Amino acid sequence: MELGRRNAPVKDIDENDLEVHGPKTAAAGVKAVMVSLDRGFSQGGVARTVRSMLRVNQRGGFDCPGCAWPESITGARKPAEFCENGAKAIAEENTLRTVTPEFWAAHPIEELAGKTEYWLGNQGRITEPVVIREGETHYSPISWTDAFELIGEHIRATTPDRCIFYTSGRTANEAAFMYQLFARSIGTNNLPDCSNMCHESSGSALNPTIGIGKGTVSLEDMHHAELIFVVGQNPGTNHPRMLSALAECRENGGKVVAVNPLPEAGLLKFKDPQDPRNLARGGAQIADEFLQIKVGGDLALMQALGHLLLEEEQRRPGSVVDAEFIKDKTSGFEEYRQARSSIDWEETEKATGLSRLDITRVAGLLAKSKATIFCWALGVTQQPHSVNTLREIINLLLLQGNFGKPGAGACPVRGHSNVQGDRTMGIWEKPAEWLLEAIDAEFGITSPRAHGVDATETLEAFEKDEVDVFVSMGGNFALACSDTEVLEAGMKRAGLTVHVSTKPNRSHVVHGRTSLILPTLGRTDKDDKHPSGAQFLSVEDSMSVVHSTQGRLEPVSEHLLSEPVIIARMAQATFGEDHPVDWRAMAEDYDVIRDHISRVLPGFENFNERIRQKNGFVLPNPPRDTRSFATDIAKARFSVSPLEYLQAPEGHLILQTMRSHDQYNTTFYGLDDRYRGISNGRRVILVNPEDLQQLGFADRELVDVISTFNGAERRADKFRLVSYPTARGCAAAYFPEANVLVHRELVARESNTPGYKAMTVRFIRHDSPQGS
Ligand SMILES: Nc1nc2c(c(=O)[nH]1)N[C@H]1C(S)=C(S)[C@@H](COP(=O)(O)OP(=O)(O)OC[C@H]3O[C@@H](n4cnc5c(=O)[nH]c(N)nc54)[C@H](O)[C@@H]3O)O[C@H]1N2
Ligand SMILES: Nc1nc2c(c(=O)[nH]1)N[C@H]1C(S)=C(S)[C@@H](COP(=O)(O)OP(=O)(O)OC[C@H]3O[C@@H](n4cnc5c(=O)[nH]c(N)nc54)[C@H](O)[C@@H]3O)O[C@H]1N2
Ligand SMILES: [Mo]
Repeated sequence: MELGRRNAPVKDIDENDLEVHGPKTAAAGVKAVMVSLDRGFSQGGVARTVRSMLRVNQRGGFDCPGCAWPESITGARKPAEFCENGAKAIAEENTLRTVTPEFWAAHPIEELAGKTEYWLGNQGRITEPVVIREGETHYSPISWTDAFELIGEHIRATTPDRCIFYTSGRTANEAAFMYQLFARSIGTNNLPDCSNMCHESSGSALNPTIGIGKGTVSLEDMHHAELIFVVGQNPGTNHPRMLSALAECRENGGKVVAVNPLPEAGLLKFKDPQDPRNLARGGAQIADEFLQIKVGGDLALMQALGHLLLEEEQRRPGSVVDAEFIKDKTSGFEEYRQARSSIDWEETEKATGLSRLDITRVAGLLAKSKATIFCWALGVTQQPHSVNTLREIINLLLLQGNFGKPGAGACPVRGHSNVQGDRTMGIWEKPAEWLLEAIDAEFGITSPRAHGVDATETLEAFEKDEVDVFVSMGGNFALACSDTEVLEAGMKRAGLTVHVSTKPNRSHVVHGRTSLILPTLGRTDKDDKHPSGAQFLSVEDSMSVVHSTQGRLEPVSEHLLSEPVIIARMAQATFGEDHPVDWRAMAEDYDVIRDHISRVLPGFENFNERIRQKNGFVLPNPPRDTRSFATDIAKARFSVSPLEYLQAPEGHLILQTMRSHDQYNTTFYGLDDRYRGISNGRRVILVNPEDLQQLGFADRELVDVISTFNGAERRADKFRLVSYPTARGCAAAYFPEANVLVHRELVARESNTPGYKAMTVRFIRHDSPQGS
C-alpha cells in the first residue's frame, strides 16, 4: 500500500535563487498538462492521481477544490474537465506526505515560525488532532474527545461576543449550514469569512442595485455574448477553465476586452491542451482589446464609457440605450444621465493611464453590442472606491438592458470553490432578519440579532484582546488578512485558537495561548464511516448551480473526521446532549442536514431529491430568470458616484498584490510563476522600467518597502525590484508576502474589504543607512 509515504522537500525558499525570464504571451498549452501530471505523481503517486483526475468535475464525481468556475450543465463534459491549477490543487490534497505526531515532536514552534508557507504546506496532510498549551514548545497528540471537551470548556467559560467563527470558502454547504447554526446557537453572529476579503464589495454593490448579491449569467451566456469585459482578473492562473469559455465566445463571433495593469498571458492568448485544432493553430487569441489601466483607474474608465454611450445615443437616438427597459425596470436614470453628461478628459486620462482614443474605441464596441457581459474579480474589489466602481459597471449594464437576456449580465468571478455557497448557507456576520426567523422557527433556538464582526473587525478584536475563542473552518487567517504583524501578535494573546485544517500553515504557528489543530477530510477523500454508509456533500458555483460532490480516495489517516462531524461534536461538547438541535442526527446522515436546509432557505425545496439529479439544480435568480429586481423599490437602481482614483505622491507608486501561477492563496504549490517568467523566489516587486529609472533604482536591486497610510507606515524588508511591463505609476507584489504592508484601516468603503490593491509605497535601498 502506498499510503503513509513521506518524502517532503526539506529545502525552503532561498530568495538568492530568483530567476527572471520575462512575461509569456500565451497561457496553458501542453506544458500545463505536463506540470499538472508531474505535481500529481510526485505528491500522490500515479494510481491515486489518475483515479482522481478521472472523477474531477464529472457528474457523480467531486467538485474541483480549485476555483468556483462552473461546469457545463447542458452540454457534454470533456473526459478531463480540469485545468493545470485545478490539478495542482488536487495534487496538494491527494498527497501521500503526512504530518504525524512525530513531525510535531521533532519541530518546536520556534523553528516552525521561521519557515515559509512553502515549507509548511509541503510537509503534507495532518494525520491526528494535536494541542499546545501555554508554556509548551511543541504540539502534541490529543484524543478527539478531549479536544472537543476543551473547546466546550472554553466557550462556556466566556461570553458569546468573545467567540469568533471564521470560514474559508472550501467548506461545503452542509458543513457551512451547521457551522452558522453552531455560532448562532452559542449566541453570536461573529461569522467572518474569506468573502469579506474577496468579493464583499461585489455583494455591497449588487444587492442595492439589482436586488441580488450574485452574478446573473450562466456558462451558456458566456458562449453567446457579443462582448465580454474581463476586468481586474487573471483567468489564465486563477480560473483557467474560463479561457475555454472566452475562446468559445470568440469562435461564435463575440469580442473580448481585457482591462488590467499587467499584460497577463491568459488574457492575450490561450493554447487549449484539450483541443488539437487550437494547438495546431498555435492557440487562440483572447482579448480583442487590452486596456492597460492604472491600478484603481476603473471607476474613471466606467464613467467615461457611460458618457460615451450616452453621447452616441444622442447622436443616433434609439441605437444604444434600451429606453423601454430603463423606463419599466429601473430608477435613477435621469440623475445618472445628468452626472455623465460631461467629462473631464484630462483627468480621465490621468486616472486611467489610458488615452481618450483607446477608451473611445472600446466604447464603440460596447455601443454596438446587443449582449454584453462584464466579468470582474479582485482587481476591482480591493480598493477604497471598489463599491462605486462596481456600481458604475452595473450602470453600464442597465443602460443597455443587459439583464435577463441571452449572452448578457453581471459576472463576479468568485474565488474559493464554495465561497458563494457558504454565504447562501448563512455564513454572514450581518444576517437578514428573515434568515434568523427561519432558523429559529426550524430549530427552536433564539438567534442573536446584533451584527457580528467581519474579517477586518476580527483583526481589530485580536489587536484589542477581545478574543477568547477563535475557530477557523479551513483557511489561514493569519496570512490572509491585513497587517500581518499586528494580527499575529494579537492571535498569540487570544485564549483558544482552533484550526480545522488539512495541512500545516502559518496560523497554526502564531496560535493562541491554547491551540488545537483538528485534521479533516478534503474534497477528494472518502467519507464513509457513518451508520447510513458513505455520505456526499454539495457546493454552489459562481453561477448559482448547486450540485453534489463526493470524494472516493482512501484518506491518508484513519483519524480524520469530516467537517460536519467536527462541528456536531463541538456543539455536543458545548451544549451537552440536552439541546434543541439534534446535532448527532445531522452528523450521522447528511440528508438530515439537507432536510433542515430545505425548510430554512428559499430555493432549496426538495433539496435531497434535486441534489441527486444528474446536474444538480440552479438557484432562482430574478434578474436572470424574469428581468425582475428584488430591491426595496422592486426596480434596479442607477447610481451616481463622484470620480475617484488612487494617486501616489512624488517618489511613490501604487502597489497591488496578486497571486503567482503556482499558489493557491496562502498555499504555495511550487515556485514557478511561469507566465510572468519569475521563478524560485517570491519577494519581488514588479515595476515599469521607466518608473524604475525615474525613481533612481536598477532592475534586481534589493530594497526595503515602506507603505504609507494616513501618516502611519508599515515596512517590509528585502524585496527584489524587477523591471516589468506593468502600467506606469504602479507596482505589483505577491500575496501574502506583502500583507505586512496593508494597514488595517486601508479598506473599501461600505464592504470593509482590505485595500490589498491600493497601497502607496516607496522604496529604500536595503542596507542604506538613511535610504536613498
Ligand atoms: N490557481 C489559483 N486559483 C485561484 C486562486 C489562487 O490563489 N490560485 N485563488 C482563488 C480566489 S480565493 C480568488 S478570490 C480568485 C482571485 O482571482 P483574481 O482576481 O484573478 O486574483 P489576483 O491574482 O488577485 O489577480 C488580480 C488581477 O487584477 C489585476 N489588477 C490589480 N489591480 C487592478 C486594478 O486596479 N484594475 C484592474 N482592472 N485590474 C487590476 C492584477 O494585475 C491581476 O491580474 O482566484 C481563485 N482561484
Ligand atoms: N494581499 C492580499 N491578501 C489577500 C488577497 C489578495 O489578493 N491580496 N486575497 C484575499 C482572498 S480573495 C481570500 S479568499 C483570502 C484567502 O484566505 P483563506 O481562505 O483563509 O486562505 P487559504 O490560503 O485559501 O487557506 C489555506 C488553508 O486551508 C486549509 N484547507 C485546505 N483545504 C481544506 C479543506 O477542505 N477543509 C479544511 N477545513 N481546510 C482546508 C489548509 O490547511 C490550508 O493551509 O485571502 C485574502 N488575502
Ligand atoms: Mo478569494
